[in-house]
Amino acid sequence: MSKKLPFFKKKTEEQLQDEFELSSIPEHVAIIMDGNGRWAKKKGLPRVAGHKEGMDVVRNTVKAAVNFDIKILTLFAFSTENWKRPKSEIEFIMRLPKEFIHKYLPELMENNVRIETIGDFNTLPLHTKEAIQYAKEQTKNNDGLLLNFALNYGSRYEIMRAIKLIISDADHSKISLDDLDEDTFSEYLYTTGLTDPDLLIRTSGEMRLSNFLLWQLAYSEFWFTDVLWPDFNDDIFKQALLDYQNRKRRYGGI
Ligand code: V07
Repeated sequence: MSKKLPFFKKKTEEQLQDEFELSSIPEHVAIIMDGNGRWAKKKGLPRVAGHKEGMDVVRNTVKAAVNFDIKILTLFAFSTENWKRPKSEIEFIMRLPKEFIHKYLPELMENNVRIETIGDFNTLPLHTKEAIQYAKEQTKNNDGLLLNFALNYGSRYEIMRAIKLIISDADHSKISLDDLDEDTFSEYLYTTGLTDPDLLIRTSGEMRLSNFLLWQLAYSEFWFTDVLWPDFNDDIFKQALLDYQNRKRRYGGI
């Protein structure tokens, strides 16, 4: 925790803004990567061009997260609601994991990044699953950044699924309801073993959670920007981290 400074040494907002403390980097950052379709429309391009650009921004963001020494980066890549989109758009999006892995797996390995996913993996197209399974296998021993993709993910479904698993375990005497507490409940979620996000970032000006990590975000800081995901970059990421640190400092100092 930061020590309280004497009042005459109190730093101005501006000074605080300029300083980047490597000591209080959020351990787990979650991002809702919104605005890809809108970015494309603005440029007179098809929606899928925005998704493709968004994929390359994922790569840049991962590099930045590695440099910032963030431990876990959870990215909302595809929600359970996204199946309502046109079939052609879904087919395009479902080819992105393979393309990403083909293009970037070597540098992910160099950067010691481990790939994981949360969400209902089984109902994804086979070619998508195979590509991701390969990347998980290749990166499983990396102990740097955990790059965690939320794919076919919905938080209410996740919570309901946890309840069903708990009831099933109770029926098989693997858990006693007397032992069920918040920590135990968390173990039944997709995010088993992960710390809760310290910071949630959502791009594109929407201020909603959209069924993302409802349980896990209970105590997280939220940071919103109007910037569309394909325009997200290191500077904006850094601003989010600075704002996070300044918020922590403000209420840490009381
Ligand atoms: C997707 C690009 C980012 C903007 C948001 C929607 C589109 C990277 C992946 C990915 C997933 C798993 C994996 C490696 C890469 C991805 C989907 C969509 C479905 F192991 N970007 N990206 N997956 N978009």
